[in-house]
Amino acid sequence: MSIIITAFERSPDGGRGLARDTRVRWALEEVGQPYEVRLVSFRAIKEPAHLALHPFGQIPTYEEGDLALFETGAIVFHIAQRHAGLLPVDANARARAITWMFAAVNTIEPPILELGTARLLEGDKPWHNERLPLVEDRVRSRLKQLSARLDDADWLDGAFSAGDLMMVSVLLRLRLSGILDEYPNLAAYLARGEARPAYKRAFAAQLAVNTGKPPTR
Ligand code: GTB
Repeated sequence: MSIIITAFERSPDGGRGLARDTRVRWALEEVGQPYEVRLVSFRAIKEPAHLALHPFGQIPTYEEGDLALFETGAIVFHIAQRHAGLLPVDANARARAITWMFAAVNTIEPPILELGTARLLEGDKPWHNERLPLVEDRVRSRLKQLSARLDDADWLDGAFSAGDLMMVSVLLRLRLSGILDEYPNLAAYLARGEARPAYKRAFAAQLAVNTGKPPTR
C-alpha cells in the first residue's frame, strides 16, 4: 500500500531539514519504505481537506490506505512498529526505545521550542533580554542530563533506534544556537545521526523540494 506524507511546498527553513517532515522521511528511509510527498502551502493546511487529516492544520501527515495519522511521534512509532529496523525485537529493549521517543518529544523538545519562540518571536518585547537567559538555561539543564546519560555511548540504549531518530531530530533544531557545542558528546551524537545514509537521503529529498533541484542519489 502506498504511503503519502505531506510537506511544505516551500519550507520556512529553506531546506535546512528542520521542518518535521524530515523525521518521517528519515524513518521511512531507515526501514526502506518508498513514499510519496504531497506538497502543501501554508494556506492549504488550514483548509478543510487538510484539517480532515490534521486537526491542528500542520504538516506532516501520513496516509496509508484508509489510515491517516498526524503527530510525528505517532507516525514514526507506527512506521517502527510495522517495519523492522527501528525498534529492537527484545520486549524490554523495545519498551526502552519507545521511552526515548517520548522523552524526545515530551521532555527535550518543549524547552527547545520555547527557545525558538523566545529568539524568533519575542525579540521586540521589553522583557526579552531578561527572559532569554532563563529559557536558555532550561535547555541547558535538559542537555546536561541527556549528555550525562549518553556518556560515551554511540546511541541512547544499545543499537540505533526510533528513540535516537526522534532525539537527533529534536536536537537538530539547536544547531544554529551553538548551545549544543557546549556538550561535545551530544554534538558527536548529532553528527552520527546525520551521517546515517537514511538521514542523508531524507535530507536530500526535502532539500530538493526547497531548491527545485532533484536529489542526487
Ligand atoms: N507536534 C507536531 C508534530 O510533531 O507533528 C508539530 C507539527 C508542526 O509543528 N508542524 C509545523 C507546521 O505545520 C511544521 S514543522 N506549522 C504550521 C502551523 O502550525 O501553522 C515546524 C517548523 C517550521 C519551520 C522551521 N524552521 O523554519 O526552522 C522549523 C520547524
